[in-house]
Amino acid sequence: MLRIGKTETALNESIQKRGALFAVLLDPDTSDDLALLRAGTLAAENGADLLLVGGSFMGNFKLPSQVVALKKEVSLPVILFPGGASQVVPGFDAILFTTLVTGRNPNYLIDEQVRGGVLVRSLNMEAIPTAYELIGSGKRTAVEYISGTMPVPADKPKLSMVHSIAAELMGMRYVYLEAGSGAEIPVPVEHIAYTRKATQMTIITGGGIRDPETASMRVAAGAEIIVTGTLWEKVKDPLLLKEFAASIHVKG
Ligand code: 1GP
Repeated sequence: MLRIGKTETALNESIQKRGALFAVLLDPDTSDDLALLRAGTLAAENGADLLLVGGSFMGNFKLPSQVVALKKEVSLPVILFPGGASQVVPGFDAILFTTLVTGRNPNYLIDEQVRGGVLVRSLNMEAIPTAYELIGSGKRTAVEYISGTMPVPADKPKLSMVHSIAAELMGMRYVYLEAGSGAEIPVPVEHIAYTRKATQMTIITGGGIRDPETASMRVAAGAEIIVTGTLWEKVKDPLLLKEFAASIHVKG
């Protein structure tokens, strides 16, 4: 049995205290040495509760040192959210150890996990066992294309629920309901509500969330961690970050 580690405990305690958490996703695939530091610091100073780092591709060999630099500046958990085993590198507080449970592609059900798991253990990195569920969101997303899996249809929330039940029974503690980066339509609230009713897993959701109201509706449906990424690539607005945080922190 995988014990609950320090970072997961801290996240769970913050959720109890604030109702839900605001996560900002940072793209690791950058040639600008200071990009991660700048984006992470801006988010941390304006209400984010945790930073996720990940994407479909990563060709940045300097990421470990950039993460060390970021961790010196911010006190938030910095968590790896990898697109595959090759992205497992040192420096993070923990990894979302994901399984793409809505897919039927063995690469993302077991193969990447076997390759990545050895690295996680050898780095002595904390892992948060996480079910990853891809939900249909209008146009095709990079995750759908890269993983070669079909998303759950947006109008079939019971289908994501049955995957969540299976994931909980398999021992996963977090579930990430994903519309895909830059999605046209975020994960519909019904998907969140069904998983909330059927399981006790911590629900993360993201993909296509561009305004605080969309975020707070998902918190009301039962999500505990709201992820935004693409929005901040263009918008560097401290006020908007604060508005997001306020709409997500329902317990103040
Ligand atoms: C992608 O859910 C995240 O994994 C964030 O999506 O980039 O659309 O905010 P966006």
